[in-house]
This record gives sequence, structure tokens and C-alpha cells, in this order.
Amino acid sequence: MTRSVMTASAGHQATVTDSPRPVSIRPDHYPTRSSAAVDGNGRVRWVDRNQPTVWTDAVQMHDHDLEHYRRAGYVTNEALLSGSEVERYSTELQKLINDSGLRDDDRVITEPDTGAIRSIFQVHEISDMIAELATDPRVLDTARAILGSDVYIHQSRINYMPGFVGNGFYWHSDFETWHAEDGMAIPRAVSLSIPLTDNHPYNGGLMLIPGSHEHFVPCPGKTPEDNHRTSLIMQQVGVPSRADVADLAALYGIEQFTGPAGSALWFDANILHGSANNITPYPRSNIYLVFNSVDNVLGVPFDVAEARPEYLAARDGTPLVPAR
Ligand SMILES: O=C(O)CCC(=O)C(=O)O
Ligand SMILES: [Fe+2]
Repeated sequence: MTRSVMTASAGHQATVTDSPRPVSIRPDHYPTRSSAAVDGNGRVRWVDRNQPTVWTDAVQMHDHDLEHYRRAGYVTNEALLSGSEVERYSTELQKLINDSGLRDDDRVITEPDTGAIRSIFQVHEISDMIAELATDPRVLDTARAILGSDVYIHQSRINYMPGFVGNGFYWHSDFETWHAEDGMAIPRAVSLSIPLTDNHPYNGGLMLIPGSHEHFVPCPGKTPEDNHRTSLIMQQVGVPSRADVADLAALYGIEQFTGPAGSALWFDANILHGSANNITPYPRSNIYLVFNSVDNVLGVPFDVAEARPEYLAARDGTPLVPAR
């Protein structure tokens, strides 16, 4: 049997079933899409972030300047992995990309025009080596220092971005989607991106708007059913208006993460970021691990009736234990 409930949080109708899915009624600090507030000129109202970016007093962690992270919403490290680790992880990446057993797997996202692999999700479940990376103290200590609690993996993926045919990712805040479609209440999550090929300015390197993590920019539009089936290829709902991107860029400028294979970029869940197509011969392949605080485990999504699959948004918040 199904019934409709009005969630106090988003103030919109959500259809739920009498099945085991828990229905929690939580305040929505970050309304977006159908529940976004619009001003007299038809522009959405930005919401100031009302939570910290770094949840501890730590200022330095494994060569990462967390003061920079707090201010800019991201921080980089020239050498997180050693040369031999880069080699091992690159071999693992090629194994995953060439694994014919994964070709029809829902977790593998391909480009519709070329069939090239774009992303592989939940790679920490597919690869023991990537699972080990998540509990490596160089990684896990930093995630815990930023989030000020135990953490678990909300999502992991490889973005492969091959040469010539690799398509970019339009401007977005990851948190906007995780909030609307996955039920993540607040931006107490951090992403780690590790290049396994050199990330240059010209092969699709990630652009970020430093400081944009301080503003939640609601996105126009209503979320279609099964949005993830198309949004992971080209995001159309869950992206801010051009006017909002232009305003943020005018306020803060645009920076780009470049770095050799084995370097690292940590970035806040709510920072605005995106990348251009890669028309160079050089692939730009990165591992992404997203850590969420155990105090921020997912609830009912704020803007859709059906939560996205587990491989995009983990619901088991069992904390990771550092491998020492
Ligand atoms: O790999 C990129 O260029 C950006 C990826 C991204 O932002 C995402 O997958 O959410
Ligand atoms: Fe993203």
C-alpha cells in the first residue's frame, strides 16, 4: 500500500510505501530544485553555509594545509602516493577498465556516443587495493581531521576520461545532488581525488571556484524519475543557473587542480567544480573516494521519492578503521 506524506523538511509531497524504508522528518537547511526559494526577479536565493568546513582544530595533516582547505574549500598535495604505488594503482585501473565482466554492470557508466568508459562506481567494493587506500592512515587521518568524527565511504568511483573522446563534467556542487537525491542533510563530507595519470590544464583538469563552498546555490528544475541514469553522463538537473555560476566566478575567480599521477586533491562536498572535454591524446584518470561523517548518515532524500542505488550513495555508515 502506498500513501503520501508531507515532509516537514522540504514541504513537498513524497510518496512512500509501507515497506521497511524509514521515514524521518528532518529540517531542510538547503532547499533546492522544486523547493528552492526564488526572489522577486525570479533568481534563486543562495543559502549561506551554516556548518563548518573543517570540524576539528587541526591545521596540518599529512602535508595538507587544512587552513587553506577551510578558506578555499579544497587543498592539494603534490605526492600522496609513491612512484611504485602509482604503478600498482595504474595497473589496477587498466584491469578494471578492461574487465569484460564489468561491461554490463550498472556501476559502469559509458559515453553514449563512443561507448568509452566514463566512470566506474563503488570501486572500493570491486577492488581490494582501492578499499585499502581508503583505510590508509595518510588518507583516513585527513578525512577524519576534516570531518571531526569517524567516517565511512559515501561513494567511490574512477573517472576515466580517455584521450580524444573523454567528456567533461558541467559545473555542479556534489552536495546539491547528495542532498536532493540521497538525503544527505548537511555538507559534512569530503572528496579525495587521486590522479593516476598526470592532470594538466589541457586534458580535462578539474576547475574549482574557491570559496564557493560557503554558499549553497539552489538549482532550478524538478528532478525527473531515475535522474541518475542520465545525470551521470550529462547532468542537466542539479546544476546551477549560468547567472549563478557567473556571479560566483566574478566573486572568487576560477582555479584549477593540476598535478602529477599520485598527487591529491581534497575538496569540500559543496564546492562548485567542473571540467572540460579532453580532446588531447592524454587520458585524465582519477580515483575518487568520498568520505561522509558517521554523524551525517543518509536519510530520506529531500527532493525525490526513491533513493538512488547503494552503489551511488551508501546507506551503511559503519566507520572505517585505520590500517596501522
Ligand atoms: O572528474 C571530473 O572532472 C569531475 C567529476 C565530478 O565532479 C563528479 O564525478 O562529481
Ligand atoms: Fe562532482
